[in-house]
Amino acid sequence: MKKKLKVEGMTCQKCVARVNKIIEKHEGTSDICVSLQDKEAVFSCAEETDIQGIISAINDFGFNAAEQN
Ligand SMILES: [Cu+2]
Repeated sequence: MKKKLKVEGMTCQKCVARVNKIIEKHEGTSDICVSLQDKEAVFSCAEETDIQGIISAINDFGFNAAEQN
Protein backbone atom coordinates (compact mmCIF):
# COMPACT_ATOMS: atom_id res chain seq x y z
CA MET A 1 0.00 0.00 0.00
CA LYS A 2 0.99 3.62 -0.46
CA LYS A 3 1.69 5.88 2.48
CA LYS A 4 2.06 9.63 2.61
CA LEU A 5 3.57 11.51 5.53
CA LYS A 6 3.62 15.25 5.99
CA VAL A 7 7.14 16.17 7.09
CA GLU A 8 7.78 19.67 8.40
CA GLY A 9 11.19 21.07 9.21
CA MET A 10 13.32 19.84 6.33
CA THR A 11 15.55 22.64 5.07
CA CYS A 12 17.93 21.08 2.57
CA GLN A 13 18.78 17.95 0.60
CA LYS A 14 20.65 16.55 3.60
CA CYS A 15 17.40 16.56 5.54
CA VAL A 16 15.73 14.84 2.60
CA ALA A 17 18.45 12.17 2.53
CA ARG A 18 18.12 11.69 6.29
CA VAL A 19 14.37 11.16 6.14
CA ASN A 20 14.81 8.85 3.17
CA LYS A 21 17.32 6.76 5.10
CA ILE A 22 15.07 6.50 8.16
CA ILE A 23 12.16 5.21 6.06
CA GLU A 24 14.45 2.86 4.14
CA LYS A 25 15.65 1.27 7.38
CA HIS A 26 12.14 0.18 8.30
CA GLU A 27 10.88 -3.19 7.16
CA GLY A 28 8.65 -3.42 4.12
CA THR A 29 9.25 0.04 2.66
CA SER A 30 10.10 0.74 -0.99
CA ASP A 31 9.70 3.37 -3.72
CA ILE A 32 10.55 6.13 -1.26
CA CYS A 33 10.17 9.68 -2.49
CA VAL A 34 10.85 12.57 -0.12
CA SER A 35 10.08 16.08 -1.29
CA LEU A 36 11.57 19.15 0.31
CA GLN A 37 9.25 21.41 -1.66
CA ASP A 38 6.04 19.54 -0.90
CA LYS A 39 7.15 18.76 2.68
CA GLU A 40 6.14 15.16 2.35
CA ALA A 41 7.37 11.61 2.11
CA VAL A 42 5.61 9.10 -0.11
CA PHE A 43 6.47 5.41 -0.08
CA SER A 44 5.12 1.92 -0.48
CA CYS A 45 4.81 -0.16 2.66
CA ALA A 46 3.74 -3.61 3.75
CA GLU A 47 1.42 -4.96 6.47
CA GLU A 48 4.34 -5.29 8.88
CA THR A 49 5.68 -1.78 8.32
CA ASP A 50 5.76 0.15 11.57
CA ILE A 51 4.41 3.52 10.45
CA GLN A 52 4.32 4.93 13.99
CA GLY A 53 7.94 3.82 14.39
CA ILE A 54 8.89 5.67 11.22
CA ILE A 55 7.09 8.80 12.42
CA SER A 56 8.82 8.67 15.84
CA ALA A 57 12.22 8.08 14.23
CA ILE A 58 11.74 11.08 11.94
CA ASN A 59 10.61 13.23 14.86
CA ASP A 60 13.65 12.10 16.88
CA PHE A 61 15.77 13.89 14.30
CA GLY A 62 13.95 17.15 14.95
CA PHE A 63 11.48 17.03 12.10
CA ASN A 64 7.74 17.02 12.51
CA ALA A 65 6.10 14.08 10.75
CA ALA A 66 2.42 13.23 10.64
CA GLU A 67 0.31 10.73 8.78
CA GLN A 68 -1.63 12.00 5.82
CA ASN A 69 -4.22 10.35 3.61
CU1 LIG B 1 18.95 19.97 5.89
